[in-house]
Amino acid sequence: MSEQTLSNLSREDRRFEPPAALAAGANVKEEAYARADADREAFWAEAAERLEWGQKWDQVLDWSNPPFAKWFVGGTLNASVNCVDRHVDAGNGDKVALHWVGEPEDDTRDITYAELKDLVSKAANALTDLGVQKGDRVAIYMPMIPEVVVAMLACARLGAPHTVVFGGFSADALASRITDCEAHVVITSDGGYRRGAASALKPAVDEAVAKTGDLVRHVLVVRRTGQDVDWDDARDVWWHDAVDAASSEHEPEMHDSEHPLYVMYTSGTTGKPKGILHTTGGYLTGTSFTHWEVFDLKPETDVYWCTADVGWVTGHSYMVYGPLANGATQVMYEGTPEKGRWWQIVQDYGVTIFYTAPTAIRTFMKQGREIPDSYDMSSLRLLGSVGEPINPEAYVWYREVIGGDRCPIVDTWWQTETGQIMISPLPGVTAGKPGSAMKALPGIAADVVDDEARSVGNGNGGYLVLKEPWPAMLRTLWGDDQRFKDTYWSRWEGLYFAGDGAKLDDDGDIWLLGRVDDVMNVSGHRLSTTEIESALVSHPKVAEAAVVGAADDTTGQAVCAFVILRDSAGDGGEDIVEELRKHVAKEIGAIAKPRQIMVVPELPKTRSGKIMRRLLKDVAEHREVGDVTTLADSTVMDLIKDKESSAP
Ligand code: 6R9
Repeated sequence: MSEQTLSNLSREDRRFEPPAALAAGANVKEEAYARADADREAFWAEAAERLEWGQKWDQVLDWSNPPFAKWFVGGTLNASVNCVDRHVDAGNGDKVALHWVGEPEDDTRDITYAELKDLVSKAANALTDLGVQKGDRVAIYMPMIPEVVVAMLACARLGAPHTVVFGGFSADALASRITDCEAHVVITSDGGYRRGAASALKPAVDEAVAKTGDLVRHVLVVRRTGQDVDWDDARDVWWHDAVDAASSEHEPEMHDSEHPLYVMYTSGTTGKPKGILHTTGGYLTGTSFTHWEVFDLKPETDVYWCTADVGWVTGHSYMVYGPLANGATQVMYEGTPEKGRWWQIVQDYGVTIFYTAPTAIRTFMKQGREIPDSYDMSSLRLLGSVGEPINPEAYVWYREVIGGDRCPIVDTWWQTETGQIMISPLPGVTAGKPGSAMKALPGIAADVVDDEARSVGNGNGGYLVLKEPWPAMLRTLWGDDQRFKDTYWSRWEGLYFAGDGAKLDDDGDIWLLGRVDDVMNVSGHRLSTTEIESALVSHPKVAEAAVVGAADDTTGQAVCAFVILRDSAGDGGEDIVEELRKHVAKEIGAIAKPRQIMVVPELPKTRSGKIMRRLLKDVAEHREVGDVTTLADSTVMDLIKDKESSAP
């Protein structure tokens, strides 16, 4: 672990006690830790009781074949019934589920639980008419519009696992995901609004579908922007034709607790994305319980807003499944963070709980506090952070400027793989330390260990591991049990290795220090170096490429690439850097665009041919270059540094 990071993290030593009123009325109190320690399974069984089950389980946890867990074995339930029908049946049909705010001003829609139930039922009937059956996979590639939530819940209702692909990803990325999970139906829209303009989505779907042979039978298209689209009569179906015409009566089937709910692709250390599989009973228990616990949700009075895009796991667990299973009223916003728009929404809807990422906070910090200061945000009572370590400076700014110095901050550590929040303060219990995610939640067993899997003890750094199974844990990688074992469970016997470095401070509180593998975290989005390197190398002028994540004030990490051009490319021409940045955006998506590309004559490699990215990271972060003794040719770094100092 870098010592520099550690000392930066601990410079701020203020502690923030929970507000007295919140502590007194908190959903989860201190005693929960001991209760969960005494009987972990009983603790999670009680959390599962908060859901509506068709049939109760016979066994809480089956861990007889690790690392393949089964939770609530023998139980049956339907995720969409839990997220929708249940609240209508309880007399809350008129309650607003979604305050949807479109990007164009005044384009808003409030959807009650009763309306959501009708929409989900109609969509489930429409999907059935398109041939979707229990167990079939459905790909979803959509902007942040209510129909994406409806589509996900309709799939869940049918027991057809969805795979939501972030709308910012390229046609290639979409095609590889459709292929990997063999989806026969894709749900999309003509386009969406981004930064004030309509931007098309359907052409990327057409391109992706063309690449997947005859796999995709139907594309269901929501009309959002009204822009022109190419149309294939045999394949394409308008949402407003199919869904509007369908019946709003749909008899849901109760699915097995371990029935697959969704597959979410995330970057791994090799080029091929991993399809993280989540199932139904444990996932819904883990997400709904932690949403209620960590955000201290009071469903009758709170207005909750998670700013994550639905294409990431945070959108799945803490915008769709967790909050809706809890019957929350929430805001859903189509756009990206623009100057005052978010704070206007907080003011207009009286948002009480706000959950966002450090990268957004740092962007707002750069723009100055005058902007948020001009809105009334006194409705806020709790703030959350997710996606990457929140640096103390951003934490304190978030607390003071957005939270009016009265709202506790929950810094929540978790992953696509964990499904649910794992490490976080409890807002009514924990005195928060800026920059620390604090403790494993009740019922979760985390530790920081050294290379030999020994607990490092207070005051030391090492690797973050999880020691006991938890309800929303991934069950496997789609179609690849071996890779599941190799990736997460092979480093140490019986321990889940998260890929993050962490430190225990003198009080035993946990500080996350970023990824220890080659996965980058850019604005809270995970990107693998290998994936971007392959994209660069696929350009005809590029011979070799190495990519590192370099510290960045705004995005946490930024993509820095080092490329060697092919001889035939000469010097590549003066626009080569821009050409390559665009190429990466086209291959993977704009989020992967390198901040910096350096054309270099050589790359530092070990004798066995492995690129030593840590040395490149030193260059990208303008540090003294570290130990070069294992390089095949130690003069290479001098060549690269010369390039760096002559760069404009
Ligand atoms: C939910 C999500 C997971 C990786 C994870 C870690 C980083 C997430 C964090 C955090 C420090 C936090 N991460 N939350 N690091 N503090 N509160 O982000 O899932 O996209 O799979 O990323 O993000 O490195 O391993 P995912």
